[in-house]
Amino acid sequence: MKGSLTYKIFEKNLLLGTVAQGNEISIKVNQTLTQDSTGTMVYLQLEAMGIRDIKTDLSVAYVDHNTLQSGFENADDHEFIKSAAAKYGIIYSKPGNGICHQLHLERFAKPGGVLLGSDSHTPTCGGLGMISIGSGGLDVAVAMAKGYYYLKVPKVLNIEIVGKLNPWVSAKDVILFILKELSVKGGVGYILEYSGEGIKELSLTDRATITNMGAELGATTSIFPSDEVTRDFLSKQGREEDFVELFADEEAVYDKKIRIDLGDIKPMVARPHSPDNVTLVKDVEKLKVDQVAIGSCTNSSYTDLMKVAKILRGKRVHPEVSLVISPGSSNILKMMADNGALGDLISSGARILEASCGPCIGMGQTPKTEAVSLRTFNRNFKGRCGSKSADVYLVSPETAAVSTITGYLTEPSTFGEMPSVEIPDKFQVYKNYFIYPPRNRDGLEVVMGPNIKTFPVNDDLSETLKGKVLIKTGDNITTDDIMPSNAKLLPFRSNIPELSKYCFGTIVDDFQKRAKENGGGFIIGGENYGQGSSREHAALVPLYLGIKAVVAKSFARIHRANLINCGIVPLVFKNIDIYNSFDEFDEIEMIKVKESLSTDSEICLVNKTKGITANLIFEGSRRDVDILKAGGYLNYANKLKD
Ligand code: MIC
Ligand code: SF4
Repeated sequence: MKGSLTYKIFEKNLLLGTVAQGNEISIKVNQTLTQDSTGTMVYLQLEAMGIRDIKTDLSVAYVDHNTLQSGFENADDHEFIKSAAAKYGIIYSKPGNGICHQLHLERFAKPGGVLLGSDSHTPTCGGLGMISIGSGGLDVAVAMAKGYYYLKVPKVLNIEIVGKLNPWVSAKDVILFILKELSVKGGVGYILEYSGEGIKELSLTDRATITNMGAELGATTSIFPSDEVTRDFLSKQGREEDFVELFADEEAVYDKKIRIDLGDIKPMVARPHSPDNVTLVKDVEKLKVDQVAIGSCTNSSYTDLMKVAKILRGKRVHPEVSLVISPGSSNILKMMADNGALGDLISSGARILEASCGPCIGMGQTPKTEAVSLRTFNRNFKGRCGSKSADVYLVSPETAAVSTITGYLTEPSTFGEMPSVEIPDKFQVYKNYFIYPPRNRDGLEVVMGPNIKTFPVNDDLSETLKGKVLIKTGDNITTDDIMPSNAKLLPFRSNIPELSKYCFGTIVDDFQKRAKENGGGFIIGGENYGQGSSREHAALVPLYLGIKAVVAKSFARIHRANLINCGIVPLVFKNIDIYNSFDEFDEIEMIKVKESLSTDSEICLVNKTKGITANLIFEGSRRDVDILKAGGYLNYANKLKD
């Protein structure tokens, strides 16, 4: 809203439209980031656009997800991304350098700019005053090729922070507290803008923890002002010249406001299997713990890991506990190696992993059958850790470290005095894991291994869509349900036919068969369908399997955009109660689809099996309709002049 920090940054980067809630605008994208599990698709799509140079100021291709390399597939994907980065003028970050969001925060994010990333936790850089939005890979490919991103201006929710944190309470507890208040749907349609005296209490990486998990609230993004804390962080990272001061106007107006007193927050825990299933640590105390995993883009900063090292110094990891630590960046690991903290962790009995996503995306460290795993991560969806029988609890680094010693979930304040962490005046900055594109890029070609297959592209939208309901899901279905990810499946992110065997694998084990036998069909979903990751594979695989439309009670933002980008029509029930009348394998038909979309009319769905009709609404812009009619964003974008 007027005078908000969000509106100011949108206005500064505006290319088309008027910044007002609900309007579609086009903004200049200054920076993009990709990671490897979504990146292979991005660079295949960029190839299909036939460009020579990217239009952003800076784009970075990180390799942080698929680093296990248990077969040739991951390494081939890395090589492909590296070659595409060189060809198009993109910085390449080698595996081992760290997690994209932590690295981008340290090295590249700039207050006041716009970052688009093919990962749902891109809002991490909002902690530094940059509008940072997670999107499907095709949107990032188009941003690199054309320099812009279209979005409907979200509502802005102001979260005023007051008060001071209690000892042993940290940023993770703050965001878990907010998740408890607002739920995984609470941020849908909003940008969360933080302000208030209390933000001075929060370090830059604390802020990044909070904006990171705005993704779990379903928010478009989250942002903090750029203030002295920001300047200090940038200066310690050796890039004070990137600092600009940015605040909302005193008289800024917001769509909604809430106020949080940091003093009201106690150590929190999210119980299985949702990040908003939050309660106080003391309510679940004494739960026996089998595994503790510390790291991920939420809690792997220097400060977080130093806190853990200080707590573990001279102590022993409980014999029944396996402690794994994955640092956020190679620089953090190097600094901890130099100052002795790494030695403290190792002598306590910790398993040190490379700087990458690791266990957060199920890339190894799957816990034992029916294990309790405490993680400092952001998602605890069923099966995401690699085992459907494990119970994953999300906690702060402090709670995780103290529980590692006791062997059960422990309120950290029982440990005694909270250790303080001194931040060095200058962070060490090593750049050897970055490969900068060569000056002369003439004649460079991409390198494609045998696992890299072409991706499906839709045909023009048909006027009539008919077929069977292949699956009917409940509420809050995640992209991890639609297209599961783990160490076995991640190597196939550039092989849609192979992935299609596992579609909806956490719910049914025969979805591919259902789709093949019926020549494709429809999906019926509940509320917040497609929450979680930005992976467009959750749309590309259904496209490959012949899904024509998804009808749900409501959609998560990125997944809805990914469906449109793939030419699959996302529609919501006008009357959500009629959802109850649908069953799997009902025969349905939609007529005059294009005509209704073009005239903003409701679409009539006939359920032939039940002899009923349902009115459906398309909640998109004129441009979205044109993309659907063209059979997806790639077809549409290729027809456009710059
Ligand atoms: C995740 O945390 O779920 C991921 C893996 O980082 C995804 C991206 C992906 O599915 O590759 C995300 O959050 O967007
Ligand atoms: Fe990686 Fe986990 Fe962060 Fe996703 S949430 S980017 S898998 S660390």
